[in-house]
Amino acid sequence: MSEALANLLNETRQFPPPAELAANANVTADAYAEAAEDRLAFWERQAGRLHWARQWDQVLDWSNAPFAKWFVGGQLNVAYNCLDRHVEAGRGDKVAIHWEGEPGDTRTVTYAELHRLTCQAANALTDLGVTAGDRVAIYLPMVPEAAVAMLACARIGATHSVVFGGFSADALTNRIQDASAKVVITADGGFRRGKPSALKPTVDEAVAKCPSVEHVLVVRRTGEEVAWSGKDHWWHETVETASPEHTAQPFDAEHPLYILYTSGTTARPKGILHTTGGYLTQTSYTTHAVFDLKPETDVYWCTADIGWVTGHSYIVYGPLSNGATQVMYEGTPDTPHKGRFWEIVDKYKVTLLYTAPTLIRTMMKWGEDIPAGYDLSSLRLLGSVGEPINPEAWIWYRQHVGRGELPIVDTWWQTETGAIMISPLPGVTHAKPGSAMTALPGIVADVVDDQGQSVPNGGGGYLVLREPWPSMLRTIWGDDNRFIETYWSRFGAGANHGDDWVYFAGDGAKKDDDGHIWLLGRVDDVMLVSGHNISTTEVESALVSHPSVAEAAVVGATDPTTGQAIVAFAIPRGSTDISGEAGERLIADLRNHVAKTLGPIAKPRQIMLVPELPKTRSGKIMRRLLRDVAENRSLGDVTTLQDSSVMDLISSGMGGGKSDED
Ligand code: 6R9
Repeated sequence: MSEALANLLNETRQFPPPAELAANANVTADAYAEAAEDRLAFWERQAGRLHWARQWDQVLDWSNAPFAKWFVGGQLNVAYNCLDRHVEAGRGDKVAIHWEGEPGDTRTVTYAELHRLTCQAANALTDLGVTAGDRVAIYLPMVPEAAVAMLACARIGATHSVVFGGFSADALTNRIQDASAKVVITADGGFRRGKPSALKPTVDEAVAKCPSVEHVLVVRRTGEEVAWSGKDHWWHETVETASPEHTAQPFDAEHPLYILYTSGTTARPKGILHTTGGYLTQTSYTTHAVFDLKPETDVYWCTADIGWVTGHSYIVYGPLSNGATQVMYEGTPDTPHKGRFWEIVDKYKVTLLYTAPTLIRTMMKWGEDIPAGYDLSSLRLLGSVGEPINPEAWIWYRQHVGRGELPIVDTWWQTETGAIMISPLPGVTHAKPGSAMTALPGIVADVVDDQGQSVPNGGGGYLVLREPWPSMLRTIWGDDNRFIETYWSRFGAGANHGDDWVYFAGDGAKKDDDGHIWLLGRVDDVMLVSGHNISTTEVESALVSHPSVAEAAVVGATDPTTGQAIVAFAIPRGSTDISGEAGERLIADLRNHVAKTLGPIAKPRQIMLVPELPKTRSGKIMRRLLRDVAENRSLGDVTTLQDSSVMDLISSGMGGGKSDED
């Protein structure tokens, strides 16, 4: 039987936690042992970090697998846990959000203020006829009102569906229709790349096709002229004039909290459904454990958009349930200059920074002089999410952002998992650059072969989760069969292999010789070269380990000899000379470099040097588009320079405006 996925990259560097962090860490190595001894008791203790109006009767009901119920019979209010209990404990004056608008305007929102706004929004939504179980679509820029809108829904038991502000009217329409949303919360627009970017016209176009929508609440952000209809209400005239008195009612632990759409590989987006008790337990615990968050002293900043699951779990629910002080930034990292992120870290004395590999690699491209121009000494921990982080990007992050000494937590999880699943613990783990290391306490992950058998150390295959976890998706909205088919039918009970249900995440992974987990990209992207399954991630990491490359994407293109051949797109680092012969020499050098690092089987047939790569707004490379480019015969074997035909193809797919891709 052939290997499920080759293990080519051998990375041996390893970094222990800083002594001081280890000595004061929120979570120590004992957590692994405690969870291994009694997993459900472990999660029960983590649930105890929250305020419950009614204690649960049972931790987990898995009798109707794969439909889970966590904390059965328990009742809580998510917004109460994120706001009221901090205010009641005398922490109302603590800053919840340091908000920084792209044009440089700022707002400081305390817990008391966030609580008041949320109560007002809860009252306003109730006045508009929203009741528990109704769906509310949220289409907003990165403004504090986005968090308020989500928390107000949670407070009254309405289910929010946040649609990323970069999505098109069609994408918004489909999502509103799929969930039959009754209200849409939006804004006139937001600021992006130095200018107002309108949202309201997109909503108008969508709402015209969505009879379920009765009301539209509009936050005024840019002040630009907007069209107005009978369904529209200004936020400042509705929410900000509503009563600030609102008593949060408890809801069942399995009451729906939100739907978030993820497109995955198939065209029709899947509405991932999350509920309250288990979700808040795990997002809250992981914020505490993985970021070592100390609410009294830390300033936390997650650079994600609120329309991505990372914004849900690690801007809103995780940090606020822990009473964190955080930064929220409206705009792009290069507006008005390429040092904007580091300026913000310096300005607010950020201690914990959580960002995406795409951002790190962009910073590598721009050069280390930029972060070097700012005082980043407040930082004490760095995080990464969204894609595999290449070892060289990891090292760059640690070196040029983390003063060569900060721990990095590479956190693997998905919209579907709701919260972090595989990650180092910053006070415990001796992290390896590029590895997400081990499943968190209470999580059971494995790498299996085609038959669902656990692979030995050193082997590659499919990443699976063997036990249910509190923040797991409960179903796909309105489509239980698709839920079973998509996630539970490849291995285990759902595939008629034994009694245990096994969740397959869609990612390839390997275990190294120490049993640590390395994510290798989506299995749909795996390349089959002369009978070997080669992961995109390993070839990309090999390219990025060359001193002239900041970022790379590889795809498999049909090849008459090898079945598929590796075609690579590489972004050179800032000062690299790629003109004429220098470019050709670099390409030859890169092909040899990959062959030397991973073996001749992984040598790319073709490498194109490009200034940019097509990405989703959460930073994931759109390989599907690059495959089209790679297979486009009219390109011939052009491999040099920033060939304009390549870039034309790439940019025609990138589009300038709103897209349907997530
Ligand atoms: C949180 C989030 C999920 C997919 C996931 C995987 C990739 C996320 C990763 C990672 C390697 C990491 N992914 N984190 N791959 N290392 N640390 O990104 O959710 O947008 O649903 O994407 O992202 O492929 O399956 P989502």
